Amino acid sequence: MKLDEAKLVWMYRKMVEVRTFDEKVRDLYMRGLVPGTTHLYIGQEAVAVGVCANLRRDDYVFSTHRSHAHTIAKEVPLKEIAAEILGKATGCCKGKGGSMHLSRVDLGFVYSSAIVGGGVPLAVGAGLSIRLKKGDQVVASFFGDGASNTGGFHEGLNLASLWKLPVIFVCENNLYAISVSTKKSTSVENIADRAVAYGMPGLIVDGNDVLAVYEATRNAVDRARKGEGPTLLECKTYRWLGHFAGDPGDAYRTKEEVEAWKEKCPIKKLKTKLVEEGILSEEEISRIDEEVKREVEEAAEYAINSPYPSPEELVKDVF
Ligand SMILES: Cc1ncc(C[n+]2csc(CCOP(=O)(O)OP(=O)(O)O)c2C)c(N)n1
Repeated sequence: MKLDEAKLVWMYRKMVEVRTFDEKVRDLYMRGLVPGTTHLYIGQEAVAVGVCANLRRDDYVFSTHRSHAHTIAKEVPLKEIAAEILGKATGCCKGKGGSMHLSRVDLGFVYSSAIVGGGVPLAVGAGLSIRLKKGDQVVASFFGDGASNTGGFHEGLNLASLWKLPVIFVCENNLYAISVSTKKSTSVENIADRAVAYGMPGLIVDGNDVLAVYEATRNAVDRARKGEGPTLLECKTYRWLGHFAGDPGDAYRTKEEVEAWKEKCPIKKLKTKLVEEGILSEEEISRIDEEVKREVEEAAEYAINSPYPSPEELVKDVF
């Protein structure tokens, strides 16, 4: 596959943004600055970035409780995401949503929610709205392996296939739903196998290889835009940290397992390729890393220094 260099550099930068941002969120959480809980994406960066690299601004994304990365990859400004996570009035939902309820509809980032699997039927609804309005946008619906065992997932895939809706179902299989291994919860070896039951293509993708995710998504997006219907992509990946920011994540996984996955770091993989192919030098890589660090720091400071919403805001925008 030949990809233009600007796209490759965009993918590298976005993956670094996702990781650096979530490292900062962890720091803010540990300092008691994040109200409620928050779920980090570290280790899974290639999925959000590889999928969203194929999307236009007017395409839709539906996310989950592990949502920061999808928002970043859909180009929502870091300052607005950070402020929302801290519950501040300058956040993308005026501080009323928090980490698990991010939204910026004008950028195509529609939904994230704590309801596991809840985004799938809504993504299908968005696909239906595109069809009824005769648009050519597509919808990316992200969810975890745990979510693929909920009823809404099965109903959603069935209808999307029946009506040939432009939805790309992206299962981020990080092997656990909180502490429950897919081996103990899931009747099939591969979640992609479930696509057969709904008459759509089901692909297993190396979720730590951003180029593999990019290519698989590109084909799914092409199909969807041409009116050929949905695709199920199962991206096999791993979250390095616990289920939520304060969870050490060591009660149900071995150190060896975590270390083995860290060896497959998606950022390192792309970095090696970019340097080997002479697309970026080590110095240019370091410059990007430093710029991102600065932007993330600025976003965090902006969020910390922003005001909380006023009490009068409490019942506005509530339906
Ligand atoms: C409908 C529903 N059931 C249960 C929960 C509790 N819960 C929160 S996260 C989670 C696990 C989700 O696992 P998965 O879908 O694999 O996503 P991951 O956390 O691995 O990204 C569960 C069961 C919930 N939030 N919503």
